[in-house]
Amino acid sequence: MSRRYPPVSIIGAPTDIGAGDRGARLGPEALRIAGLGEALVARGIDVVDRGNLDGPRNPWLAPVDGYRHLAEVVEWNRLAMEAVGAELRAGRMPILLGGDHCLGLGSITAVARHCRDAGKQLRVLWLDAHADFNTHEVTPSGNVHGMPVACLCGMGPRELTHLGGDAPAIDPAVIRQIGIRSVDEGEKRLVKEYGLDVYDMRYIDEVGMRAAMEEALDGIDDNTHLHVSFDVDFLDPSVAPGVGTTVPGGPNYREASLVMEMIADTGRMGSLDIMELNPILDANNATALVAVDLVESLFGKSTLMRD
Ligand code: HAR
Ligand code: MN
Ligand code: MN
Ligand code: MN
Repeated sequence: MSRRYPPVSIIGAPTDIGAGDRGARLGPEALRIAGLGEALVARGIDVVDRGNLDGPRNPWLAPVDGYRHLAEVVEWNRLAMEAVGAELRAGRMPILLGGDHCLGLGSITAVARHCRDAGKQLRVLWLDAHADFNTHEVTPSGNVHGMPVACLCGMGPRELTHLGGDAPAIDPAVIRQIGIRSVDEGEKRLVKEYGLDVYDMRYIDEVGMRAAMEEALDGIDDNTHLHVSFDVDFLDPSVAPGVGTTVPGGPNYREASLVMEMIADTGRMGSLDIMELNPILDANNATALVAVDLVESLFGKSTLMRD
């Protein structure tokens, strides 16, 4: 093995509190059954599974003031922030298993605080079909998994924007969004206004995944903490049907592998979210197995010629 990785802590966040379908609450167990921990151990990595966070149940209600389940979303994100923060303080790499993508807010809020304390440069790679940049005014659904990036950038209810203390948790300039192909009308305006760096599928088709990723990773140095927020719906539905919000036209298996391999080559990944896997919509845990395979690539699995 060519590179050593820091010790890893797996944290399960079994909730679909921010989603429009139920089932992502089963994601952590499906990823464990697909062999996530064992795959990392087989790569020589020190892995501890911290088990699951224990947050409020999903009451499955209609939106209130443009948010579904805001109080429960806040509580789950507080738990995620604390768990991720504790691992970072202990010098370990947290892998947060969703759960729906609203949890990226808690996870990245903790990572941003860690970077401030440690004097590190933060870079967030948001691998997703969606920009997740809605607000309660423009959301078509009220589902908070469509809002975490906006909240991180300071747009949203105070309980979420100020989860870690001060808002915004991050500067939009640290984000690179990759694989985007579904952005709502009002959301598009906000993405432009905030100047998010979006590598959408049109751009990836035009220049190729390698060039897109070289741009997205440009400027990373020895002092960079790279956070990868992997929404499994980033992948084309032919590869990953087991998610609530499939969008056709995503990266295929090889393109996704290349993304992960190029991230691994930086050697700078310090934290990871694996989000939106919905085993209820999957077949034979196939999507979980693909996700585990791609995580192995994130940790340096590559072709024979490059290992
Ligand atoms: N943009 C839509 C909404 O806000 C769908 C969001 C879906 N989000 C996720 N995570 N699955 O990216 O309702
Ligand atoms: Mn998402
Ligand atoms: Mn998505
Ligand atoms: Mn790495």
